[in-house]
Amino acid sequence: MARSIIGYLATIAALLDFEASAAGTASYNGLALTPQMGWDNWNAFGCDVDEELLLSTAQKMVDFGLRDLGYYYVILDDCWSDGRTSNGTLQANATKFPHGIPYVADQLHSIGLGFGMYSSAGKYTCAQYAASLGMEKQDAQTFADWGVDYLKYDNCYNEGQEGTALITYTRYKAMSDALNATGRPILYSMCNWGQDNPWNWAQTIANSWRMSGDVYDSFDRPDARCPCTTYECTLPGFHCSVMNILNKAAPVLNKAQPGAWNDLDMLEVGNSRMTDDEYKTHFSMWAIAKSPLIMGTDVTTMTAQTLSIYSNAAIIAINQDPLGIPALRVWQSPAQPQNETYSTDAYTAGEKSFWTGQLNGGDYVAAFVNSGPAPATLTATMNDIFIDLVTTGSNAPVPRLMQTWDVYDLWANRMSDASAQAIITGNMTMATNATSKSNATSTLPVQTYNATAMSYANGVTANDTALLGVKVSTIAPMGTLMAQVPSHGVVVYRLRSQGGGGMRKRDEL
Ligand SMILES: *[C@@H]1O[C@H](CO)[C@@H](O)[C@H](O)[C@H]1NC(C)=O
Ligand SMILES: *[C@@H]1O[C@H](CO)[C@@H](O)[C@H](O)[C@H]1NC(C)=O
Ligand SMILES: *[C@@H]1O[C@H](CO)[C@@H](O)[C@H](O)[C@H]1NC(C)=O
Ligand SMILES: *[C@@H]1O[C@H](CO)[C@@H](O)[C@H](O)[C@H]1NC(C)=O
Ligand SMILES: *[C@@H]1O[C@H](CO)[C@@H](O)[C@H](O)[C@H]1NC(C)=O
Ligand SMILES: *[C@@H]1O[C@H](CO)[C@@H](O)[C@H](O)[C@H]1NC(C)=O
Ligand SMILES: *[C@@H]1O[C@H](CO)[C@@H](O)[C@H](O)[C@H]1NC(C)=O
Ligand SMILES: *[C@@H]1O[C@H](CO)[C@@H](O)[C@H](O)[C@H]1NC(C)=O
Ligand SMILES: CC(=O)N[C@H]1CO[C@H](CO)[C@@H](O)[C@@H]1O
Repeated sequence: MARSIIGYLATIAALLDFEASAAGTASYNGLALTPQMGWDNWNAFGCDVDEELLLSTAQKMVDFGLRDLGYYYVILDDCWSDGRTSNGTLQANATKFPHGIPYVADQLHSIGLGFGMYSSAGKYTCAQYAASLGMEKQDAQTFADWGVDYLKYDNCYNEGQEGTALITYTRYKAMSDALNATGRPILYSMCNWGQDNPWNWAQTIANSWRMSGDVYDSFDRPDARCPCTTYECTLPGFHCSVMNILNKAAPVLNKAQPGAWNDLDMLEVGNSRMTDDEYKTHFSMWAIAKSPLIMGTDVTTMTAQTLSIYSNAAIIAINQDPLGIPALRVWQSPAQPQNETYSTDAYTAGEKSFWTGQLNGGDYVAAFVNSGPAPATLTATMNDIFIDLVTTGSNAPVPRLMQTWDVYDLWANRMSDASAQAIITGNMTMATNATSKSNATSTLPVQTYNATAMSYANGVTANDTALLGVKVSTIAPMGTLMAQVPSHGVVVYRLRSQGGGGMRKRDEL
């Protein structure tokens, strides 16, 4: 009796979406209710930073409409420092930052952007500048005084303070507490490379945690310096490919919640070592995994193709969905049958996978990934799409399987190269919304979105086509979803029930 009641309650909970559980998981500091977005200099520039780079990038982010798509934080990574003054205060390199750091913060704030800073939970930063282990209170106060809105906090030179969750937690909590004590809201981005499993304990002290070694600009190349292929990893390393990180992330994605995200590392889109399809896969999967979306390329020299990937508002709307539920990998299989002449290493043989996740208002995201060497036709059943509803342990019927679902292709409205190029050369500004998509004096269509004017959540509710993409098919009750997926490519759909989806979910009971 008790068992059947529990089963029944589980079914009700599943049918009622996840609004209730999401509402009970507030951000520990009120920040990052959706994954943070922005730009960080590291992937494209490494140590080559200065005031001019940050401010010219920021201006282009505004001009290209990227700020109004939600890319808010401009993050200064390692190598800004010149050590400490005689009283112990961190000081910036005066050649690189002739007007000082507070000036940079002020300039960014004046054009509607936030300012991110960098330090390490160690004796030194990774480039061997003074870092904050043991100096947390003083450094947090310095950052707050400088007008910092975001701290990326690295893991180099940690003096062996690692190896158990509690040791690492304590080391990172010291900065969390210090930031809180300043009274300034500062988004706290832990960069400890997944060591000691931060997805198990960081939700109450940080807004995001890196879950792997550093990404590099490769889709699937194995590299000895990134030796692990699973999330259990004592040597996170660097030079981790997109597919390596995605596969490590899959089992821990469900640990995220509003205010606390798995960080799959900064985006490499635009850095030229991947194909357009590979960059689309990278961007899409980071988005639906609810990773922070931090651009990692030179914005000032961005190509049209790069801009049109970073500007895909339909994909960003999935990332910024208010429910904050990461997509789940439902299945994964080798791209082709394994045989003796072909490697069994998934990263070289390639793989096919299907991902799904619930969205606000009863919609779902569904994505097919094909990292194999040839195009593939992939299919998913209703049972795949609603896997969590059909595995609740109850025999109750699942109404969603019996509904008809509209299928919207989220890449179909990608901005044309001509429009993106017009934005880059300054001949056209982004449209305020999709219904006003052509410049009054131009015939070039612009498909993008202004999230400053209207939130992604409200835009989806209003059926803005920049966010919905293009309806390409329907799935009949108990039907299947099918997609032609290019090699190293992705297809991402938003599914919406013709029966009103989540809007009428109570009727389903
Ligand atoms: C400060 O920046 C200048 C110019 O990039 C560089 O030559 C110098 O080595 C930097 N100082 C430190 C301490 O890094
Ligand atoms: C330390 O020195 C810097 C400049 O050298 C100054 O701005 C700061 O107020 C000093 N801090 C303390 C705590 O004296
Ligand atoms: C400090 O922490 C408290 C308790 O978690 C939280 O309510 C508050 O918003 C935090 N303040 C800042 C500035 O982070
Ligand atoms: C084994 O894999 C190779 C590489 O994909 C392929 O060319 C070959 O046809 C496969 N052999 C069999 C028997 O499937
Ligand atoms: C775009 O702007 C540039 C510089 O402002 C100008 O040279 C060019 O002719 C313009 N192109 C079009 C198509 O208007
Ligand atoms: C979107 O475009 C339509 C049609 O041009 C316009 O009426 C509406 O005010 C615009 N919405 C916003 C938020 O600018
Ligand atoms: C987006 O909307 C805001 C507020 O309405 C406006 O200030 C801004 O100029 C718009 N951005 C673009 C690129 O049109
Ligand atoms: C949005 O589209 C759905 C059908 O997919 C419809 O039920 C709803 O009324 C539409 N909302 C608006 C504001 O047009
Ligand atoms: C290319 C083009 O027609 N650009 C125009 C877009 O609209 C603005 C504002 O009306 C004009 O100033 C541009 O010339």
